[in-house]
Amino acid sequence: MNAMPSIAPPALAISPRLRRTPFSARVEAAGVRGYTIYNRMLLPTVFRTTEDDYWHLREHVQLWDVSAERQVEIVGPDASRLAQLLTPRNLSKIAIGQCAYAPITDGGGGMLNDPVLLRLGPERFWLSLADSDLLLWAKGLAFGMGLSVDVFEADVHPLAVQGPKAETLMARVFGEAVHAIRFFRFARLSFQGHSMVIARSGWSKQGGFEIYLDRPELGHALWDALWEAGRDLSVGPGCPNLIERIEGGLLSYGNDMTREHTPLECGLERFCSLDSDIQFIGRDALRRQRTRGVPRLVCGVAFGGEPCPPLTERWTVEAEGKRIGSVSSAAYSPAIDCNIGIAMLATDATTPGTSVSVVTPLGQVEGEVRDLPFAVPPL
Ligand code: THG
Repeated sequence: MNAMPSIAPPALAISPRLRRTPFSARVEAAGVRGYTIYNRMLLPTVFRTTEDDYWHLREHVQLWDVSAERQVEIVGPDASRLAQLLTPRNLSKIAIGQCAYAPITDGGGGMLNDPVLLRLGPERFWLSLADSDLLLWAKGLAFGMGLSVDVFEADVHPLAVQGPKAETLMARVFGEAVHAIRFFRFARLSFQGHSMVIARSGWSKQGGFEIYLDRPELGHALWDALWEAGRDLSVGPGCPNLIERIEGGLLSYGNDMTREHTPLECGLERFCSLDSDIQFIGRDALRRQRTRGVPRLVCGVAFGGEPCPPLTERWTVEAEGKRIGSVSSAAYSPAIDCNIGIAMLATDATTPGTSVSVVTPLGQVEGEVRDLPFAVPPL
């Protein structure tokens, strides 16, 4: 067992190489206490404490600077051909104005990213990225295949408005038209005379919207307008919340899944069209794996002991004294009142209720497999 560090954790040095966002000044004025780096850009991780942020998200409404979810734009005559090559998701079913959660796979079926795709036009897409250099993969394919398409990082910065009061707040700033936006659809609504893409989406299960700001100079005005309009709704700053997203079973690329894992192992088969004749990279490998069966599968784990410390390396999971996988994200859930985690385990150990033990820095603790998302008591 490792000794607990008794000194403050190292600070993350910020320099121009790590990009700021159109909202960074407001995020800092609102008291951001931690950042991570995501696509070489600042992404807030905590404002008060992860637990305080969690309860506030479940009860009120928060503004999240998720500019680090960079947009790779694909536009031109071959745009839909390239977009379809990138993902097992059947894009012929995705309408203009629709978002789609789209796993991106390499030739072996390994996950390269898991963006939200937005279809902006018949031959125009945004891939709203998780943390990996998908731009380079897409540009390489376009060049190597001689496709007639432009691929670039658009100057677009998503601001998420999340929480049960998000719809009320959004309607005050963007008008009643926000009510008509369905889940994973988007519309163009006007702010100070400028039209912006607004989707009903976001990396929480509390409901909400994402504003794709394509005029960075309006960042402060947009933040301030939402802030002022939300005073009586207890609007606050926020960010993707570790506790809430583990409860909700939202996987984090780089943490819970990497190039080593296929979408089938990640529980994302419902976003893969393996039986249609669409052409995409990784199709044969995924079909083979589906026939053979996945050797491991993502699942939830609930485990006891003291509230667990932050996870900085994956924690080994054992059953009957043998290593069967690892936990890749973990937090104490105050609502469920135990530690919860997302794990990748040997498939035959992933039946809910299976007893496991988790090797944490505080020692080995007993737990059990749970379904994702976790069952969370209502407020
Ligand atoms: N919003 C935007 N870009 C993003 C994220 C986001 N890029 C990075 C990351 N998040 C991508 N990952 C996810 C994972 C899950 C979901 C969204 C983005 C999600 N899933 C829903 C669910 O699992 O219940 C529904 C998916 C569906 O039905 O299609 O919302 O958050 N802009």
